[in-house]
Amino acid sequence: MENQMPREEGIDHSIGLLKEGYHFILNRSEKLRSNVFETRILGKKAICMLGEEAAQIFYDPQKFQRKDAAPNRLVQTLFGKNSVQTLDDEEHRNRKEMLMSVMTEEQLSHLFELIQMQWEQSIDKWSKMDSIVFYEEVKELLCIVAFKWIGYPLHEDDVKKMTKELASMFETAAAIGPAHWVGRTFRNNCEKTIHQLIQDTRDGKIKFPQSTVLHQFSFHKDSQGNLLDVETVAVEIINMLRPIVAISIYINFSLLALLEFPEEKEKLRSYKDYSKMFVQEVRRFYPFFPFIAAKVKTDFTWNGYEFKEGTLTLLDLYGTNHDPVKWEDPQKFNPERFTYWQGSPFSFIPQGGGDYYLGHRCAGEQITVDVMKLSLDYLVNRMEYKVPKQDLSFEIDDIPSIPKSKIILEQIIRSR
Ligand code: HEM
Ligand code: MYR
Repeated sequence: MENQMPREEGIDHSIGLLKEGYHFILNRSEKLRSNVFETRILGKKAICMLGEEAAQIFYDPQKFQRKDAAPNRLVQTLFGKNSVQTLDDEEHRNRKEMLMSVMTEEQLSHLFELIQMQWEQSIDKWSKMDSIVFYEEVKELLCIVAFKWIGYPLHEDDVKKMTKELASMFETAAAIGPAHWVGRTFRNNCEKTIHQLIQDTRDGKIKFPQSTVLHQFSFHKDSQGNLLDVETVAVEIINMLRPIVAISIYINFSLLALLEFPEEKEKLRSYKDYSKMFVQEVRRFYPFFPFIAAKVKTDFTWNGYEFKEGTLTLLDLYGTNHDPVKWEDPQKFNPERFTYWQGSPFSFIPQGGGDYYLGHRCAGEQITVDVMKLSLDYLVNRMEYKVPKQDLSFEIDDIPSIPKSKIILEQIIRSR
């Protein structure tokens, strides 16, 4: 028996989606009393879903595909053309294997050491300054580390430029108007720089150790045994660099949580395992990646509702992490909720759900958690700072949402 899916009336809600941001799906889902509903986006019928059960079907590759799903504005800024995010089946499997092959314990501990070194250098630098804008500084810190990690340390003079280019990709993905076009230009410039690097690697003009990400990706072969084209390798190298810089958003929110909930600092100092729970709660509670897009692969029925082939479908990540069915008091910041959390690949999905290898779940989730934990240790135990009066508020309708002042810190010193 098929039922009519709850529907939002109106000609088109694309602008509403960008303007209402993180609450767009959650608000309508509450109003229509349904975790799945129909609306109109980009001039066409679209389905929005949230919650654990919805996430589970969204990640079923028989039901949904990524090809032709992501809006062009996202491909031109955040993803890049022909990126892993837009692939399905065998092509996805081969590409994802390449990406996951650099997520080894060795590579992760190398990255960890680089982050630690950079935090030490940054604290030295900051302690000589009157004040810093924390978000801007952390983006640079992460950009320096990201390039070192792929095997190509940046020249000092290029740090600001590369940070700007990489950050603009996630800062402007959902922007409307000129800001979005600036983002496109920055992506094009960045791709050109990385193309050259890969071409020089392949031509043997620059030699990178075999273990480096640059070497691994430059010489990776697709399932037909061919090297990927240079443009695609550049897109995937950027798929490592850009999101490492994007961890700055979460590190900034970690600091905000310490300021908004000062009692947390003591718990972090007293309990050994608390930082893992704190980091999980930062990723659950604060907004970052709002929703992901796929298209219905073939007609199917779920919970009595018809899903028609080709229909654009959005899975609400933020809404799933705030679903009152799974999360008690979801609007409360409470790391202790993770004490007895059993784990689920589909209910806690700030970086996507399902399986890392078989599906599209974020390739860098482990990196994100590790880098956040180390950075939190610096913020809680290894440095002291003053926080002048400023506007720390953030808007739930901005994508991405960043505290207004970007967090100004003064009188930074190393903890004794
Ligand atoms: C995919 C979020 C950090 C690499 C994704 C997805 C989300 C996400 C929501 C899409 C999942 C899907 O389509 O089903 C985040 C957030 C991060 C972050 C919020 C915090 C900064 C990272 C890091 C890396 C990374 C540090 C790598 C160093 C990737 C890649 C994909 C991906 C390559 C595509 C996977 C695929 O399509 O199979 N991420 N991510 N991300 N992420 Fe992340
Ligand atoms: C990354 O760089 O991959 C990590 C996080 C990026 C978050 C980007 C937030 C804006 C994305 C808009 C999504 C619209 C989906 C249809």
